[in-house]
Amino acid sequence: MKHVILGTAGHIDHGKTSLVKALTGVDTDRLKEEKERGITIELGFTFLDLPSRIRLGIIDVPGHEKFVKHMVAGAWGIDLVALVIAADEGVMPQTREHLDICKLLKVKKGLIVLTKIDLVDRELLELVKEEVAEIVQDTFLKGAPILAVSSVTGEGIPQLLSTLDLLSQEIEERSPNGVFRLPIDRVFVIKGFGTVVTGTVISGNLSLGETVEVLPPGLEGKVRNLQVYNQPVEKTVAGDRAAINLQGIETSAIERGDVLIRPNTLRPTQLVDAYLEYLPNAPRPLKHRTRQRFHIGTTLTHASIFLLDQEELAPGYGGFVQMRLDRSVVALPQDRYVIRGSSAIQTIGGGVILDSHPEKHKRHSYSVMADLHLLKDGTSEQALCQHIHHSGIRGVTIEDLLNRVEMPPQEIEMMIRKMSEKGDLLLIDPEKVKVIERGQYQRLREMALTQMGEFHQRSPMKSGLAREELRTKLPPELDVKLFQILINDLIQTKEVMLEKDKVRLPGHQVSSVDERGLIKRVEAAVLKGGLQPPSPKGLSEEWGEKEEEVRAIFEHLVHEEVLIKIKSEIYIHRVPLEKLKEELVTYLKSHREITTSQFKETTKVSRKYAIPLIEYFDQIKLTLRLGEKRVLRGTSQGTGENI
Ligand SMILES: Nc1nc2c(ncn2[C@@H]2O[C@H](COP(=O)(O)OP(=O)(O)OP(=O)(O)O)[C@@H](O)[C@H]2O)c(=O)[nH]1
Ligand SMILES: [Mg+2]
Repeated sequence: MKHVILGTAGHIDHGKTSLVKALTGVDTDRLKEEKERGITIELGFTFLDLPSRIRLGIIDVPGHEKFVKHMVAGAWGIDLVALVIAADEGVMPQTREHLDICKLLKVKKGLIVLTKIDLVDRELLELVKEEVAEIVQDTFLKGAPILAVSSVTGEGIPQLLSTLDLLSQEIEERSPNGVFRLPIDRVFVIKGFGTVVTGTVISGNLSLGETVEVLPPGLEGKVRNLQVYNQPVEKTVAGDRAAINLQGIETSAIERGDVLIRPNTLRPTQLVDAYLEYLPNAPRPLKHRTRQRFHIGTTLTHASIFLLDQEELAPGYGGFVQMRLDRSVVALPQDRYVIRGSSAIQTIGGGVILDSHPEKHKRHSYSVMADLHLLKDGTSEQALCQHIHHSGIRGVTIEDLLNRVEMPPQEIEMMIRKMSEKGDLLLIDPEKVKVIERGQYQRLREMALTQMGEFHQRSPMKSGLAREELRTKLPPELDVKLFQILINDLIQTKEVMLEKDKVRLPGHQVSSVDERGLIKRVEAAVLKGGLQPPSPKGLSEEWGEKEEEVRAIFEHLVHEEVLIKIKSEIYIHRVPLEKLKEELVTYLKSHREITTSQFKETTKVSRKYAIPLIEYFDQIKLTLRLGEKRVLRGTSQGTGENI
């Protein structure tokens, strides 16, 4: 069965609730206060089955100027509006304000219902009709049916019903494929069941037993019971009025204005980009950085409005804005919003959300304006490409994208796969469906090669750099998986060589850098020095070479594991050091222990070298110092006991 949602609109006491009762037999004014004062305060809900088998959900809104905020919440997401005008009073302030709100919310279709015709004569009725035609002239209601009814006598009600039926048939059914979202309009508790929330399913679908999340508090619960129009159901889809019994969430933890979603889909936001239409009847120009009331879904909060391309907005004009919100909301591109004044409370504007997770923008920026123009007037596909492009080398996941464009997730995924196959995108994480634009990848590749070139230039004596070291030279937002892809790609294309866990450019070789053959000379000199080799300073003075150059070669040889630095300024060649190590082990195996002077005697080196050498063997855990003596570590001989 197709579902369509109708909302009422109109000035206080013009007969909205009575009309709903005349149509359905249900009095939607439930509260004691509503009965006592004879006005509607909260939203009222009921439904009607139309002759063409369409179920018409009805949201009855209050007309009182104090409760316009409830009206906005009720009207957000309706398909059809019935603008109710009492024939005996004609057009009144909230008639106009509700009409403005429906315009700003881009309600698709509607009709005008003149009520209380039992109280007026024909002449007056004609006059009111003329007045109505005038106010709807530049709106979506231009040319809409005008019905004259009396809820008291029932006159005109059958005609109203058939008109509603016709209009409902023209309403396009919502796709159940979007991402599930339900702005909560009521929260209450049912004894024995717990928390129940109600709302209109704006998009997507939800089934019994599923886990849901309430945003912005971020609470998770389970769908224990599901009702659509008072009937238990297994599944609810876009366009339904649903009541959901939530297991695991306290009633006190949620409120009207929160949004029910499936976990890990939508994310709340406090910063949005939007196009703002400033109403012609706004009292004064809108200045940059003013604070106003901001309505989206069933949420009401305050927003600081930053005019991005103008100093002020004159009534009747529009412009691009960035809004900082006092409270987190769930918003998606193409969502409509309304702003109302914060001191004189009246509807002054509204429009469309263009980006619900933008960066903080600079004002008067050409590129920001170009982007926003595209988001406003371009297709969803163009918006998708723009967001992928702006994600740069960070890349973007399907989850990021479904928060940035108005497209069902299935469609986003399909587009991404298509673009990857074409080679425009690179899939960096198949599991999360994370992609990066091909052009951005090229940029990253060049960045990596440039970094390596610079590294070789700075450290010509180093054969290459560890992969991790290269990663730290690239932007920190780089995905680990993307880095792997990049390295493998560069190795495969032979633009980078991998040797002993180090990467280098193919043209880089340490020997080619060392034109005067210093490396070989240093190695030979240190080898010749045996256990009492020359220091970098000593050699540079002796040869008349620059000290830092000689020192760099020493460090390079350490890096290459030719020399071992046992202490600052003492570098021993690997060959004599290995030999000494063997001799020491042999000695300790037969003598069990050795003193420093015995060590000095056997090695025949001066104290300056003997102490660092023996300490080096302690350090590499070959020997263990016991007072003045050393023993072999890790053997029973060491401690003199059997282990
Ligand atoms: N004579 C006559 N009285 C009507 C008609 N419709 C409504 N009324 C009366 O007008 C008064 C207001 O009607 P409601 O239906 O409560 O008006 P409303 O638009 O819902 O008011 P709010 O929700 O407070 O904005 C009530 O006393 C109704 O009985 C009608 O067609 N004819
Ligand atoms: Mg009412």
